[in-house]
Amino acid sequence: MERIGLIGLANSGKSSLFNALTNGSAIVASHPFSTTETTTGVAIVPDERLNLLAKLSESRKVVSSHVEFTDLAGLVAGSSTGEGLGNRFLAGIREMDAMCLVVRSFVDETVPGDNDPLDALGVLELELVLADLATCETHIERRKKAMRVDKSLAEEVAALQAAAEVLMQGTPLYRSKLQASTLEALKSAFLLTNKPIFVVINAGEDQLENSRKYEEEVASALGNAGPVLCVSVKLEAELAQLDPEERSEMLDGLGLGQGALARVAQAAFSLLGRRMFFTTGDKESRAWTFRAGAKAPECAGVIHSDLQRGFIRAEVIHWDDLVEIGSWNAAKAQGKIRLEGKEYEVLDGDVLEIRFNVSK
Ligand SMILES: Nc1nc2c(ncn2[C@@H]2O[C@H](COP(=O)(O)OP(=O)(O)OP(=O)(O)O)[C@@H](O)[C@H]2O)c(=O)[nH]1
Ligand SMILES: [Mg+2]
Repeated sequence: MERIGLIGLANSGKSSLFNALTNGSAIVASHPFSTTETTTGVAIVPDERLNLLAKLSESRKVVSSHVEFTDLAGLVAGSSTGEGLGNRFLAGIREMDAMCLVVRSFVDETVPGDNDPLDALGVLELELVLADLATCETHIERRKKAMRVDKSLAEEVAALQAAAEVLMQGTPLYRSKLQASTLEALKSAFLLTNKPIFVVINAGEDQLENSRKYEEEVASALGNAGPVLCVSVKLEAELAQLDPEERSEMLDGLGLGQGALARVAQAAFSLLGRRMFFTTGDKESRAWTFRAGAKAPECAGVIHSDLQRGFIRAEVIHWDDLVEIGSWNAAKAQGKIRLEGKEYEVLDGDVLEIRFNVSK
């Protein structure tokens, strides 16, 4: 199971965000380091395309995709050398597949901690970089010794040395100019900054009108290495408690669209390299998760292993064409449903119907 780790300074609102996303019950408290154990939960990934397909098919059930988040212990300056909860946070982050940095801008005197998102980003990046530098140095030592008998390690050592140089400048690997092949050769070192990243700025409700400005400042400090989303975690957490109808009314009233939690879940989903295809009918409309580049039989297998085993063909139409035409039957009559074979690479947003035969 791939997971996104919530990483941030103490009291930045990680556990609050986690609870709002996953309907979870991680400990939230105004004292620093209230989180000491990691908690993992599942967030649904709302998708407007799925809603439109469900409406078109008058589906009785709608099933969304999911993404897993893990709430981690907070960091402080010096965590990489053992301050605060020290190594505990490092071990936790190492197990994650991607990182969501949570930086605080909300102002609340009752909650200790700074509220400058750029400062927080600086501290977080420095701690991650220092931890990676220490890992690189250890690996370089070990690999150099091993290289005496195994020359094939030369490439890895070179990659580690290139990474160490970048880290020495204080630059996280996710915004280095290192080549993809070098980053790939670093995989076995499990470096923290060699993971995909995005940032959530936890803003006060009164700061939301300046969202764009906050996002641009942080994105530029991040070297545009990933998406940046400004969210009022407190407001979103309150909205998440409402029933769906009331919630969307409130969101509309506040001009927040689907809500920021949806955008956070969507960013996390796509950061993990996940894509969605859809199936739709009167019984249900459903979003299925696949990896970018997967072919039709593999995607059929996501629905059921029989569909992969007995795969014959996929009937395919992109979701927007289907919505524009208005029904599957009309699309078929117009010759807009394509028949695709085993080599077809499914696209994000494709609507599929699998033809299969398991008796063969
Ligand atoms: N005013 C305000 N308070 C918030 C917001 N988000 C979180 N808080 C409060 O900030 C405190 C810390 O929130 P947590 O979610 O526990 O923060 P955390 O990052 O998990 O903290 P640690 O686990 O200690 O690192 C709690 O008292 C929350 O109620 C917000 O958007 N606005
Ligand atoms: Mg916490």
